[in-house]
Amino acid sequence: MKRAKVAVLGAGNVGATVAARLVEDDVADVVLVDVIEGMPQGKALDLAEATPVGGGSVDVAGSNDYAAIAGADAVVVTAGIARKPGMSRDDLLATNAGIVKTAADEIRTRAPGAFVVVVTNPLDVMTYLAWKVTGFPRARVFGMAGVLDSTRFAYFVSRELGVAARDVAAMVLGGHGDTMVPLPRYTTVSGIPITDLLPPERITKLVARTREGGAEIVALLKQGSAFYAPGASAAAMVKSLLRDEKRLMPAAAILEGEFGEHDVCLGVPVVIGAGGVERVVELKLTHEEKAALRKSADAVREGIRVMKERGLV
Ligand code: A3D
Repeated sequence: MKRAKVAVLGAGNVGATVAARLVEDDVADVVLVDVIEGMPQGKALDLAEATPVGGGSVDVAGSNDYAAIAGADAVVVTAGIARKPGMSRDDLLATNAGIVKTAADEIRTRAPGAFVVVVTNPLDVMTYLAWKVTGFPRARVFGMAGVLDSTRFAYFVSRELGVAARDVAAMVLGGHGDTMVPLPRYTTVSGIPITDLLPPERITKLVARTREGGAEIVALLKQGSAFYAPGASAAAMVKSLLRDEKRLMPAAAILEGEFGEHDVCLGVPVVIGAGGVERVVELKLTHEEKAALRKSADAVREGIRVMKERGLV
């Protein structure tokens, strides 16, 4: 049987980590593509040389040429830059939008049947852009953020309660950033909602730490941002897709009426299987949760407006 092929665009911290996970778990052949000469080739060779000890019988390659993505079943987009001192959010958005637009054009022509998993920030806006530029059906273009935000929330809950991390299932909706919407009512330990296990003030603290999860790591690292948990999260989504696991996970999806939102990309619970985003799962939300989600959608719309203003979409 033919093995699946995953192209990872951007062989930096997150891209290389996604690739390592996919190779170790024998999920698919992987090709890393980056603009830095020799770097994707070097990382690919390094990863390949680990397979005799680390497991995995897939092929790994690196390239500076987008031609290498031809025939990919899935493309993970991590190409982009991080915000530099003095750079505005809008300028970062415009720079990464230029990179993601190029990547999406290449995907459209070279891997027209591929599923696209976007990781580049600002995540929800970049996912919307990739959807527009590829012209692919919305089921085939989605973004990784909710899995990361949820795994962070789950980890903090597990430490707070002294329970196994794998017994905690958390749900975080909304855009990736200040307006994310962690849902304690839908966060459980082996089926028990944490609202039955923790006092409200402790939950408020864990929610705040989740919202600041990315910044906490940046402050510690001083250079760059988180990549182990983001890489593991994106790889889990690719795995669910290629192995048709049908996992229910939060993902940035294009909404066409779900949760009362249209023509926007937002973190919502979805089922990821062989058809990509096979369905959006609508949850009953309280008045406050709905308001928070709307606020989050408006923040994403503002990013889309900036891209439109600059002629990027
Ligand atoms: P980094 O280690 O800098 O890697 C980015 C790579 O992209 C670099 O190696 C660049 O050379 C490469 N690149 C730049 N332009 C192109 C291009 N046109 N084609 C191919 N490659 C290119 O960053 P990182 O890996 O830490 O992060 C990558 C992106 O993911 C950033 O935008 C982060 O903000 C984002 N990110 C998102 C999350 C979410 O949860 C959404 C988490 C972590 C990182």
